[in-house]
Amino acid sequence: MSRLLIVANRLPVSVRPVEGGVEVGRSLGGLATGLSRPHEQSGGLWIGWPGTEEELTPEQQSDLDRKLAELRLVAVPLTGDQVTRYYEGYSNGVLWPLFHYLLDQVPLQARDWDAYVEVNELFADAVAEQYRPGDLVWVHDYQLLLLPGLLRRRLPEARIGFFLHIPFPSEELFRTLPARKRLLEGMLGADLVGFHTPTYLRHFATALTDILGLTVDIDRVQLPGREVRLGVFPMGIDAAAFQGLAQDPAVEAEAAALRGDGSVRILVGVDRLDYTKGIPRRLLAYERMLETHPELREKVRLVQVAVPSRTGVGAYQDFRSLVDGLVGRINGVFGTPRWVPVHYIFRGLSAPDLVALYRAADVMLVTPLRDGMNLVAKEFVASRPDGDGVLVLSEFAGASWELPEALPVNPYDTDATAEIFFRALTMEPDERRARLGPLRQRVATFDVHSWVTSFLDQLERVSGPSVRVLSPTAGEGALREELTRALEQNDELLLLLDYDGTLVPFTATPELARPDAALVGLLRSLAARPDTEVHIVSGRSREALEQWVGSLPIWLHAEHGFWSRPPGQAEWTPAADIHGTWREPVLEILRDITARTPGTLIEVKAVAIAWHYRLADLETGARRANELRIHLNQLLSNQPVEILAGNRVLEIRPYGVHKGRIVPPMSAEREARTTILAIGDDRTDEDLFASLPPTAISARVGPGATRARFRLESTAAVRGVLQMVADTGVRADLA
Ligand code: ADQ
Repeated sequence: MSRLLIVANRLPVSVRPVEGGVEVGRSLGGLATGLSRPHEQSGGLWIGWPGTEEELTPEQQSDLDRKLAELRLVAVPLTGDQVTRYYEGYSNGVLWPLFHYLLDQVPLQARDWDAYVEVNELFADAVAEQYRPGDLVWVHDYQLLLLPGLLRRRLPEARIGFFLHIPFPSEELFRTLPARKRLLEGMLGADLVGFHTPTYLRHFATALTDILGLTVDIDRVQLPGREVRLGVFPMGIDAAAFQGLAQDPAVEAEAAALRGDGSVRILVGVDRLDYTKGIPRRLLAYERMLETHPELREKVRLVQVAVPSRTGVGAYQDFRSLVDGLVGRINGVFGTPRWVPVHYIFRGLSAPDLVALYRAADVMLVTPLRDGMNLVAKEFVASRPDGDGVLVLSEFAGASWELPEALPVNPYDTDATAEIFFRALTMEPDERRARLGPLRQRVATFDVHSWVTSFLDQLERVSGPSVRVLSPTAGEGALREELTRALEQNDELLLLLDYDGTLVPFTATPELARPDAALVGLLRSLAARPDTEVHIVSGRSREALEQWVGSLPIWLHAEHGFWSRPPGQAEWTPAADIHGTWREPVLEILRDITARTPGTLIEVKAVAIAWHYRLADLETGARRANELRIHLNQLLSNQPVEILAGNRVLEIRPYGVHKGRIVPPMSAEREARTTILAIGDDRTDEDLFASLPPTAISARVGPGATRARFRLESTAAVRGVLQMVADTGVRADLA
């Protein structure tokens, strides 16, 4: 297991300076619980701000350092000014509201960017100081968006993961940030960037395309010499702990006391007091329900618990008054000597008290205006071993993607929300149980431990040593040496060559890529070489290949290996059945997008359909390609077809047919006496490289991460190498 360096704004402790030293208490938040196992077992470190702003005395400082070291925590000390500007100013004053779509909370002039950069640099220094080769670094959240990029510069070989705990907003909104480019570049310093939901991932991908002009291939982005993977990892909770606590007799007794004789039904809200959590609108909806259903008066009670949060940020102080005012108004208007409609608690509850409240709730109200995930919803579900209780869940919480059996609400629609509250209160027990059952199952299975494991497993996979060699530095010289050696040893030669971008340079339109006389001559002499099989495997149609190189005594594979034809034969054999029902709807979409995007065109092949955007304006082409892919993914989700992104081309083709399938099966003896040389330049050729035996010589043309062992700079270099191969053949022949 690699050593894990966890990097988050806060250390998982609270620190209180006392006479002659400090008191350090462990915090029991979800992240701390989930990460404690890998932190301990890997002998890792947690690096972050200890939460203290005031100057500590030397005695207190050394006591703090000692206590933190015992817990394997490393402090990044921040001054009061840094906390005010980096944490409260930029992180919580600008990024937090913007990423939650609450533009009205963003100050007219954001001045704290420089402090944000400065503190991210401090974190980078602290991580670099602790880093040892082989460590896994896991950076968390919006306060440290620049950190992966800063680390990548200092530690080019480091394995870095980044997880965003809050939503990634729509690109239209994100691009309002003046620092948008630097923030994206910062995140791209990681090998793996994780989000709670596919929507956030999609927004991020669109931002990369529109703002940085990058092509995103669903879950990966190619950068020069490096690949960044994107993934969806919905965070879970320590479900077993909540379940255990909910069954504790003391907690059960407290829940029973809260419920009393059951004549007053309980609605519960539990939140940090944050304007994203939707507390005012929840109160308004509750008020509306009391107006429209007067029969509920004195029969229901809303217990709203709000933990004070970010009290140093101006917006939060105003917000507190707003909530206080609404609670006062509702209690003033509807309250009676016997009944208080809203029971408001402005502080954090202990875990047992919190779980007792979850257990006592008839209806749990989780109605944020926007929330990355929202763990309260999951905590409620895990705290109901009785299988009863109704969860009302905002469709703008990340959790709603995973918890579809909850009652969904749009918290911006007060009238509808009030009716949903009413429906939740009057739901039949059978339906309540039928909805809660699957929720409990999911929350228990995908808990915080499985979240941590799946993120770290994927980070190991995408950044491990076996992947690092995917970016070979071995160039043409090394390839020529190895090839010469292999050709001397082996009698037979198998050449597997891509066409566009490998044998001929890219051209503006597909038709212009016909082979020149020199290439035809080169292929002819390769084919004439003794014991040599030449295969051209291309995304092109059968007709194009036939027309251009059909007269040569070589194997042809059209449409990425869907059709194959041995030398000198007229018949092409398909690799699979041709299922055509998807073609017409796809063509319709492509015609539409082509009409709207100058410089793009459709290539209709016998089985596949390709959409080329090489001639389109760089940014528009990439943006349209992303849009198209999302659209087609939805349309084709039940079809046996896949969408493949090549070099400024999208191809839609039957599933499981790729260039790798043309590698002929070989006996061990034949493999031992055969030199295999495969050359290609784009994603589709990676399938070919992946299917080769380990001794094969593979080369990628141009930049980009690859499985190939060697890299060639250009089509000219490819032809040079092939000429060398042809020449060795002549010499062997003459000898
Ligand atoms: P938060 O915005 O803090 O987290 P949330 O996921 O709901 O939101 O977690 C809040 C935590 O605080 C819960 O564990 C809850 O039990 C606790 N809590 C809230 N009110 C409390 C109270 N009154 N007393 C005691 N405890 C209370 C950010 C993102 C979320 C994302 C998490 C994790 O904003 O969207 O789910 O990170 O990624």
